[in-house]
Amino acid sequence: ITLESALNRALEREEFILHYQPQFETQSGRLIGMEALLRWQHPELGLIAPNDFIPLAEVTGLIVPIGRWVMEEATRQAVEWSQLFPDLIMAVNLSARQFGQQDLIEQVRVVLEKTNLRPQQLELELTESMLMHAEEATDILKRLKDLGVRLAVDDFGTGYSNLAYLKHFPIDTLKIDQSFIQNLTKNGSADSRDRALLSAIINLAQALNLTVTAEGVEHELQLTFLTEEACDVLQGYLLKRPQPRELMSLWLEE
Ligand code: G
Ligand code: G
Ligand code: MN
Ligand code: NA
Repeated sequence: ITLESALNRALEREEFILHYQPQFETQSGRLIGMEALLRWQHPELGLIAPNDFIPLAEVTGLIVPIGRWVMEEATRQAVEWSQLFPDLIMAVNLSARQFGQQDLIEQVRVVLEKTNLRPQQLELELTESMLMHAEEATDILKRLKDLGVRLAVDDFGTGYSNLAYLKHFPIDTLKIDQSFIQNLTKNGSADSRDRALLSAIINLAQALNLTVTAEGVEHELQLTFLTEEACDVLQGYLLKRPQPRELMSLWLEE
């Protein structure tokens, strides 16, 4: 059995699950969002991380039906959790293949209509390389934005991109790549150049009126620095690890 047919079967047998990781407003400590993170619950191999199967799912095109399932599942979950947290934002990662899909806009429209989630509660995460390589990126982003959803650039700072796109694309959020946050504490003490870089990214985002999120916050020292620099939103193991729906629901109810 090939990995491809195993992935196909996983979809039929509903072996994909989502974990969710909270995002907090830095100033208030308030929970403001969740990122949906895909995992494959394999009957024999156990929990498989997305990096181990998404690349193949991309190549084979299976990421399209898988991605559609992710969006529906995460959106339904957002509606349920909205009873406790009415403005909760649900962030969903899109793959390059999904971004290039003709019916992406229709898919998003339908899922919002079916679930009744308010569009501003859905945030789609894209990477810089997707924006650079898709010929019709501007058009796709505008049409998504017209639906009222939020758009985020994930792994920001790793794409070697032309920054001019920040001016033209209707983006709401920059998610600073984890490596910038981790560099802060790599050698036990913060390198002044790493601090300067991070500070500059936060200032850039704020000058452009974008929400700026730091991912991969693992240490107090990172938290302190990001708070001093007035980074808007924090996400990382220090605050809360990704967890399956059931555990996250229990935590939310506390
Ligand atoms: O959750 P984890 O850190 O293992 O995620 C690893 C990578 O997989 C990250 O780059 C993340 O963006 C990606 N990823 C997680 N969930 C999804 C998903 O539903 N769709 C896509 N396309 N990528 C995802
Ligand atoms: O590429 P993307 O930003 O979507 O990837 C997010 C991934 O980062 C998720 O797979 C999640 O499991 C992982 N993650 C979340 N918080 C932390 C953290 O504090 N440290 C590390 N190393 N990974 C994290
Ligand atoms: Mn992400
Ligand atoms: Na990221």
